[in-house]
Amino acid sequence: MFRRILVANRGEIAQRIIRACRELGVETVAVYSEADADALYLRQADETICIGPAPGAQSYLNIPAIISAAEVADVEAIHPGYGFLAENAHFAEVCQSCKIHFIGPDPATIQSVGNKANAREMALSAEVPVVPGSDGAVDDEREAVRVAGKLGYPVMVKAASGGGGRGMRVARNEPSLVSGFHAARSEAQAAFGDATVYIEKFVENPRHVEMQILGDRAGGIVFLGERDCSVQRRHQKLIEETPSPSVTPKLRAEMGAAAVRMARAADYHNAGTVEFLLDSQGDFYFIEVNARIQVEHTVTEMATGIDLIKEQIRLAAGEELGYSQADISCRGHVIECRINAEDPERNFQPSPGLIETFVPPGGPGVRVDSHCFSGYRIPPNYDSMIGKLLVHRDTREQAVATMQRALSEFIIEGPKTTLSVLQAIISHSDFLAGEHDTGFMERYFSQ
Ligand code: MV4
Repeated sequence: MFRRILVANRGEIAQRIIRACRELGVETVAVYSEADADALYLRQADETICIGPAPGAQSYLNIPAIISAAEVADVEAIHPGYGFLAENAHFAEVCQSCKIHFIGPDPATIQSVGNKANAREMALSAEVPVVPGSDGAVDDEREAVRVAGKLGYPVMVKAASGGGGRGMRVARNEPSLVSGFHAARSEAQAAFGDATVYIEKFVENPRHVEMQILGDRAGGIVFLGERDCSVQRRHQKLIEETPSPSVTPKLRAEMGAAAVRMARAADYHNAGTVEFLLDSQGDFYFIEVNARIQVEHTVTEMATGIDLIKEQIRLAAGEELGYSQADISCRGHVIECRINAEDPERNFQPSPGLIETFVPPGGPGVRVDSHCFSGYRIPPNYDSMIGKLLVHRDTREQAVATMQRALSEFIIEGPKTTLSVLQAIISHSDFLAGEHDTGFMERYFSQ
């Protein structure tokens, strides 16, 4: 096991990683930007190093500054958390060349699944169902029209280097395909420095169901159940849960086996997520692999009792899983709400600033992962997540009741928050019936 690691992140995930390390007896070095000098995670780490000014590009994305900090602090490994450098294959490679373990998959794996057109081809060869689409990249307008004609409209043009919904266009006919093709390419070029796009048949109002996997270097791969992340707004997840209300035991076994085949094809070591779309007929299609720990990993932790951050660290240190699929069980029902400092009355615009009062809920079945406290000032430079509220109960109905109670207990004074929207969502009849899909927010909450 590592003696000492550097946490290359901030906020709740930095705190989460430091907590795991403390229990493992691993020393931690926290890095911070000038905007985070008063952050809570700095008090929980063994050592702290300032890596630059507030903007992410000059601090949490600053590879030379982070590597220098790691060398000075003499760490054996770096945990990137999520966001920032978590899926940067170049960073993982720099770590390797500096003899520092990157706590995540190998650079080659990050690279190969990071290209979505390539990941699609890998899925095909691993007999993982994909949405009908182009064979790899589509290089020109004529080719796009030909492919779409063959698939039938509607289709979706997607950036190969995309993610988070950028560089995507839906086309319902040929003229909109032609303009969407060029729009997606220029957006992708601007956002990712790569104009490569591919085309898929458009799945109307799918559910978003993702499978958590863990892989070791000895060929052991397990899946830890699914998370339903269908409650999203502009590609930002608001609520995640397990089990998915629309996944039967048979479907779970099929999707889990497909996720494991995909992980094996990608030579995946460490924690990862295989994302699927689930259509109204119960057919599922691979869309992408997330080569990182995700915000919502906590949902799976509560249902399985497995500490995913500890597993990531163990696996990166070369340990084997030590258990197999039959040893994993998911108990009860878990729901997570992401609470953001955003103003629902003003189109969810960020609402940073001083938190005057912060009183999180507690009691049976409740977990809060947050870096916030009364008197904390949310800097305007980063994402607006205040924290995650999770509940774990025997049934979905009980989990909803506990979530309603916990949301109503939560006191956050100062910034505007999404607490009221979350309360409205979990009390909506479609959500209560488990009938919501990825179109839910737009249908009911776009005023
Ligand atoms: C799709 C799709 C429909 N058909 N692909 C959005 C982000 C990226 N991860 C993939 N996304 C989608 N891909 C096909 N062929 C619909 C979406 C999509 C979506 C997916 C998951 C959760 C929320 C979504 C919201 C809008 C669109």
